[in-house]
Amino acid sequence: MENTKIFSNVKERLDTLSQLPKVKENRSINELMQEHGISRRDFMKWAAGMTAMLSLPSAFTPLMAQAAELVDRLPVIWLHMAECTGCSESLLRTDAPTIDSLIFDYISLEYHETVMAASGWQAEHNLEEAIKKYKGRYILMVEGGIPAGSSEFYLTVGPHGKKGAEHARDAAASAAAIFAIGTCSSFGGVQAAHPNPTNAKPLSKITDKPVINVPGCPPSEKNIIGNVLHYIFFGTLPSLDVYNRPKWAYGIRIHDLCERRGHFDAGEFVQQFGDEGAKKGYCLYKVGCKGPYTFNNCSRERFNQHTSWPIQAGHGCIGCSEPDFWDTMGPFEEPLAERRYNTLYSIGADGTADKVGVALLTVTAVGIAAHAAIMAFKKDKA
Ligand code: FSX
Ligand code: SF4
Ligand code: F3S
Repeated sequence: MENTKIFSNVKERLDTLSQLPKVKENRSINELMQEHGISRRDFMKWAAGMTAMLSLPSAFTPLMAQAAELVDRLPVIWLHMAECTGCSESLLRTDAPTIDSLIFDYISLEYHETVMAASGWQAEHNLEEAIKKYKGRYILMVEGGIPAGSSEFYLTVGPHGKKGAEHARDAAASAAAIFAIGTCSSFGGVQAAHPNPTNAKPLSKITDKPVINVPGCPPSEKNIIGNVLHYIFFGTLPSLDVYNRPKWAYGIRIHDLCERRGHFDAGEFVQQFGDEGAKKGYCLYKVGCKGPYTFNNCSRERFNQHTSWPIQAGHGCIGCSEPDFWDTMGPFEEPLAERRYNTLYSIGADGTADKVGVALLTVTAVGIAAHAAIMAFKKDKA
């Protein structure tokens, strides 16, 4: 579809949404931003960044700002399963609130165990009421792996002793859209790591409804909010990869936009943490970076308002947004050299990326071989 047609469709959708009553009477997002010292200019800059991140032309920026102003029209239910709450923390734990975290505050969060005041009977009642009241309208976000089958009892929650899997199934049944937030909910994650004592499963194995996976341990605040805005914009599933990850966020490899990539291509590697190469910002492949096998936008978007990300901080990517990363990407501080061909051919990431990966990993081998030859030559000279 051409852009003008998409533009008018989105505009129409946003105008319809703006006619809906606010789920809660709250202040406008503009007031909230002002209170936190965020100017309209900053907000529009943020909207432009979000528009680019969703791979839309810059003409959509005013619509993105409008979409952010409308997040209070959609009720959100957020469930916690077996996890560390890092996904929620990724959004909420900042010393100065970011625009993403303010938008999350502004969302009509009907149920979220970390931030709500209610507990016990009251909390369970609120959840049931929200599911009834907003049937077919709410967005369900689930964080954490889910003990399944005869092991469901490992996650027994609340005063009625309801199992996590039952909560997830019931909430999924009446949701308008379902997001698995984090690698645990998307793929099982740490909970499902061998020997998976609680038989933890991803959300997609608990419900038959379509689930959009937003992996990362944790995912960035941008990827969480970006998915909400995408849904407000289009009201449909985004284009997904073979693991049901939105392509706008997970369609690129960490390695392809990494700031250390020049060093990789030049065969300049950190040999061990703290060495001269580490001080010079060389490539972390030899100390275990899994960026060549990992699809996520961290190297482009970074975390905490673009401040930093794992590789900038000096540690390799551990592949946290890939299925079974805990079992397949370890040891985290050693390269996967002997497994790289298996990884490419047997897991079945999308075809084009595989071909690109094959070519680039050949370069890896060449890069390392060239580097080894140079080192050997230097030794001979010494
Ligand atoms: Fe933790 Fe979320 Fe990792 Fe899992 O993030 S950051 S263990 S993806 O479910 O809380
Ligand atoms: Fe960056 Fe890792 Fe690739 Fe090196 S191997 S260029 S550190 S992603
Ligand atoms: Fe995870 Fe790698 Fe990004 S470890 S946070 S996918 S850099």
